[in-house]
Amino acid sequence: MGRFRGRSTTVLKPKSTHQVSQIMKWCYDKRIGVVPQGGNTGLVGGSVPIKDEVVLSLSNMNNVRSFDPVSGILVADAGCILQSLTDYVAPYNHIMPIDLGAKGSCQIGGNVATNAGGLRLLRYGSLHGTVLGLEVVLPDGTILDQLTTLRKDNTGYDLKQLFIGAEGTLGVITGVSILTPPAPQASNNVILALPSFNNVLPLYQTVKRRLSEILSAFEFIDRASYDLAVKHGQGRALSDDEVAGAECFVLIETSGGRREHDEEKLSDLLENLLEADEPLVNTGVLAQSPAQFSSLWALREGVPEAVSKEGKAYKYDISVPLSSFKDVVDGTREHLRTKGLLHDKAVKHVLGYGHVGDGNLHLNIVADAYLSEIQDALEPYIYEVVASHRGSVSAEHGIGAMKTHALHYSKSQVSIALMKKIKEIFDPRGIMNPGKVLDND
Ligand code: S2G
Ligand code: ZN
Repeated sequence: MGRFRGRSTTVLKPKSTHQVSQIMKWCYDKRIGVVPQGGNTGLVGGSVPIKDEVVLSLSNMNNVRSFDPVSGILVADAGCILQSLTDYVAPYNHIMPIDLGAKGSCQIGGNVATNAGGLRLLRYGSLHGTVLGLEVVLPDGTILDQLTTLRKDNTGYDLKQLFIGAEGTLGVITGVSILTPPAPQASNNVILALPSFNNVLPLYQTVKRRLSEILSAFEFIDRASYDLAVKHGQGRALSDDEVAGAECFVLIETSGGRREHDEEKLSDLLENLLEADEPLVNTGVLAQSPAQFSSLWALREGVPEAVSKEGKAYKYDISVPLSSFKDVVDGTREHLRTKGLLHDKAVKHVLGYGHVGDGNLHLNIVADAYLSEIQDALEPYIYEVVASHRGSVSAEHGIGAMKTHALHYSKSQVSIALMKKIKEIFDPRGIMNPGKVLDND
């Protein structure tokens, strides 16, 4: 992002859990702040020092500890890169239950620490469900070994859940035990051009009904997102007449057991959609090859990269009712226009994309530079809009350093007080990723 900066003097790159334990014990004794860092692909400043904390990088802990091709249970060091694990389990006909644009550099430990959602949550659920066990080094150096490979273990409080999404503020995740699903025999995708955003919801209902168990992703990109992705060479653009009149697009992925069966379902869906009296879609392009499958995905997955190439991004990863996606984007654009900030020297684009099935909108404001007047126009405006929908100010990217002041828009004071008690129990000296998730007051 190039937005969050720290001033650390030291980066440590331990090779073992024992070394992490020794580091934490030393830092605990000396009351030295520590920022655990995986792939550093976070979007809310969660892995960047705020003052002069030591950076503890897990990059050198990148070994697969075990994989059972029968159960699909993978035990890996936290520093394993997500793409490397995807490549590791593929020959055993398994896939990772999580997939996100940063897979080439994000690490499984960081994915778990931020409870990353990504593109497969609709089908495989959240990491709170697929993570079976964790090995964590606590702030005082104690090693908490909960690295079970049991599918069922109903014995007392499920402590690992506290570390999933804690963003390194309760301890350092050093090992992950995760259930990897069998690879679908066949995956396919189609991109649909819609004349109106209002068609997204009825389309989602139709698609869920017609594709049911083979539906594995239902992603939304508005026209501004699509145009930016194409401008920056992300994926193969549709033809001019295919995009003519399209207000937004939906990318649908199917993952099933038999290619013919899935393709028949998809073709029937497309036929049904296009032959309706009042079609919900203008047109659709069904992937005809693995290359086109990747290229259609790139139109969606490549939006964040296109945004970064276009300018400085103010990213709001929010959960709001599906029906309000467009209003939130349009409302933010109008709000910036009334502030006189919608021009090339300030805000160039306001766009929305995201995971329809998860109710997760990625509202991105692309500016020429990070300016305080843009920041002041966006916050607390956006958080108040989210709160008015009883939504979440962070659907999947976490709180990090960026949103500590905004937690109360989505969590009650009772909840925040309990979180602070838990933080006090695990990190009484406040050395674990200080200034992240919970504010200090
Ligand atoms: C997505 C990726 C991160 C971003 O594309 O689903 O979560 O830049 C995002 O918004
Ligand atoms: Zn996302």
